[in-house]
Amino acid sequence: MLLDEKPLFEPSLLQELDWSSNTVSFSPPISPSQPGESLHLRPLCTADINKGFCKVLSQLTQVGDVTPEQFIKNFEHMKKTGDYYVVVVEDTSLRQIVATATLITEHKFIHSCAKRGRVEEVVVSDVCRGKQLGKLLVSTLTLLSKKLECYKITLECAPNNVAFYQKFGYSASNETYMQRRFHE
Ligand code: 16G
Repeated sequence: MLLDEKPLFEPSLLQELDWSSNTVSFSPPISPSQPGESLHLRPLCTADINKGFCKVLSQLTQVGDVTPEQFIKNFEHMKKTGDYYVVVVEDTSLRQIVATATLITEHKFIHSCAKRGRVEEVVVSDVCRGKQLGKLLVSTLTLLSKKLECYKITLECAPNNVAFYQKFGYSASNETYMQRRFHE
């Protein structure tokens, strides 16, 4: 099975963000290029399956048994479409993923064929809380969606996370989020 460090998307996209236009402040100051000591913020790669990527995701919801074959198949699909920006924070001293978040861009016909951004699967490992990584990831993906010319960016979150997302300029919509579940 070929697992490697090829990034899901162009890593320079993360370094070229206009960090000064952030709506949140960081203390101590961190940024996508300097996320903290022994930490590296970068696009997902297939080798991350062996660095605890799924274990971090499982702190958000059920992940199930993901085989390397399934992981690679999904990764290749995501890479091919070019609409998936899965970012991870690696603790380089432990060689472990400690946080992740995803931006997906959805192509529309409305708004002159605009794109809508969606923030998904924002998770910081419980061993790495207090390092502003959630804030760093959401700021990064919000700025990235703007750079990619999304006309809006949305997310679903638990009621107790509303105040957190408001810091980045998100507000509760007057539309109701609905779902029909086919399985848990
Ligand atoms: C949260 C996540 C969403 C994720 C869902 C999983 C954020 C901002 N939202 O709503 O991305 O897909 O949880 O829950 O991270 P589920 O397993 O019940 O669908």
